[in-house]
Amino acid sequence: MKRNKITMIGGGQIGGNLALLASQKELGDIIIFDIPKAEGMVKGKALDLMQLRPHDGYDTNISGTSNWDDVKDSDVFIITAGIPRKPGMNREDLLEINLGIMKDVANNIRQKASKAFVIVISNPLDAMVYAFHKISGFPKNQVVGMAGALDSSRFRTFIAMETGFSVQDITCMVMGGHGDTMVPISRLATVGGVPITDLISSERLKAIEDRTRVAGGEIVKLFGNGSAFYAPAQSAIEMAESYIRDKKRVIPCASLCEGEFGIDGYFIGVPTVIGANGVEQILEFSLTNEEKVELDQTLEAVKKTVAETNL
Ligand code: A3D
Repeated sequence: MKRNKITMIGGGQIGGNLALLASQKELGDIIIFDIPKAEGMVKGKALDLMQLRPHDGYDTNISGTSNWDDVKDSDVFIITAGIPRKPGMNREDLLEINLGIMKDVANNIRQKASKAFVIVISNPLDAMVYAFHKISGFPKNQVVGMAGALDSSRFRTFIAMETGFSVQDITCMVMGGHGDTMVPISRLATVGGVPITDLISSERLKAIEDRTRVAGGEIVKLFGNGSAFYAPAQSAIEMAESYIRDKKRVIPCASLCEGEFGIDGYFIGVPTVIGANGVEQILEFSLTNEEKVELDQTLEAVKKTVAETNL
């Protein structure tokens, strides 16, 4: 059976970890692509990762390049190209620079691999995935943004830290834009099927929701230079794996809504089924009035950033 070809566009902090995790899961052969100035860096990372394989005994090939011809006919792209936040910056502060990069990336991917499944991670996420979709002209099932998977795993982590119960048994979902207006749906969160609203006081739950909304910023402040990369990488790998192995996992992702939840024409975090056809379905469910108000607020924030792309 032919191996999948998986290309990481951007070989920085997240890109390197994406390559590590994808190779450990044997999802396919991996290319780490970056700009010519960083070609030595990605070739070096690829070689280092190749030399890690004998310990585990897997045979995926990993290579680094800055030549677009090398990524031709890739099955999956995961895009982290761009700059990350520094302390004091909003994700929106990255728009101008990262939009220019996304235009270049989208045009090249369209020319080299028009059938690929594309996962966008670059920030500001909801606007970057919108931009990729507009510029590439790819069908909506081939394009998705990674944010909800990470925001939900942050929410799960904080619930586990609060309760002391296994993170494995905690399920929950964060919807909306990837910013401070995101909407943790605490009403549906459970620990082993038991509603967390029965386990955690409403004051503590509110504090956990608030921490989740700014969890990325908390790490940016601690790092002093750059943003989170381990958990973002794992979150995107989960999405790529569901596509490659047709798992049909239900993951909160920035998917193009066309009427779902009353949203039309925007990529925003919603429960999404990912399988062999890419984004196969958005699972709609009834929201409470309060959740609807919060989703409207986050949609307004997404619309504002998308408007700034002028696309
Ligand atoms: P970093 O380590 O700086 O890596 C970015 C890489 O992109 C660098 O190696 C650059 O050389 C490369 N690059 C720049 N321009 C291009 C180009 N035109 N083509 C190919 N590669 C290019 O950053 P990082 O990996 O920490 O973060 C990458 C992006 O992900 C940033 O925009 C972050 O804000 C974003 N991010 C998103 C999330 C989400 O949950 C959505 C989480 C964390 C980070």
